[in-house]
Amino acid sequence: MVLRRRLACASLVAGLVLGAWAPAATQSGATIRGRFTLPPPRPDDRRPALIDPRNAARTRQPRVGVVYLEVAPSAAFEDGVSARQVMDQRNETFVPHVLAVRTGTTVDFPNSDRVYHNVFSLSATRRFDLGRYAVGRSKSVRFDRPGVVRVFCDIHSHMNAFILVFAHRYFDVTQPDGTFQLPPVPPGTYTVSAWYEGDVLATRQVVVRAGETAIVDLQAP
Ligand SMILES: [Cu+2]
Repeated sequence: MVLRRRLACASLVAGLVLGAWAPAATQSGATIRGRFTLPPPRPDDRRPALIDPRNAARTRQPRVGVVYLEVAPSAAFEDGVSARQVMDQRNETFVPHVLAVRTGTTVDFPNSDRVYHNVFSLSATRRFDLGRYAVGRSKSVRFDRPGVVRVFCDIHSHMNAFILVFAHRYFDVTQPDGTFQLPPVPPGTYTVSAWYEGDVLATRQVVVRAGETAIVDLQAP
């Protein structure tokens, strides 16, 4: 399991970084969409509302995955963006539980709760510690390197979340039913991967032609 996690992580980071090596984009876009069928909930599922009945009042989060291209079309490759996203803190829960962003994105962490929180990460992709801050306050972190960031609260051990940072824009957080749609791509062959709770669970090669839509079914083992 540990090895699989490492491989998955390496694969994800490679997928996030290798944007510059695919064929150049053309004008005629093609669409990649489909469904990522998630695995059944694990006994060690770390989303708090599911593992501890005392957490029933906490914000229940849908189970979602992230689907992305391992290698992005080069013409669309961009170094980063000036974007802002929000990871809220409500009912001792990070909302959303999974956030996917481009490099260069600043994420705000408002405290919309009734208690203090202390958001931090020990991830190599982006290490930070925002310290304790009160209700109604907000702090922010900018993410400049692609990779996976695990987010925790130093006060509430059940609080955790993921931020996936991509060097390209070809990713989508799935809907709760697993459906996804990637931004339009030039015709070509792409490797599509599906991530869930720290692991890459499915990868498929997809051929998509100009003006067409490729429907991709990704199935967790
Ligand atoms: Cu907290």
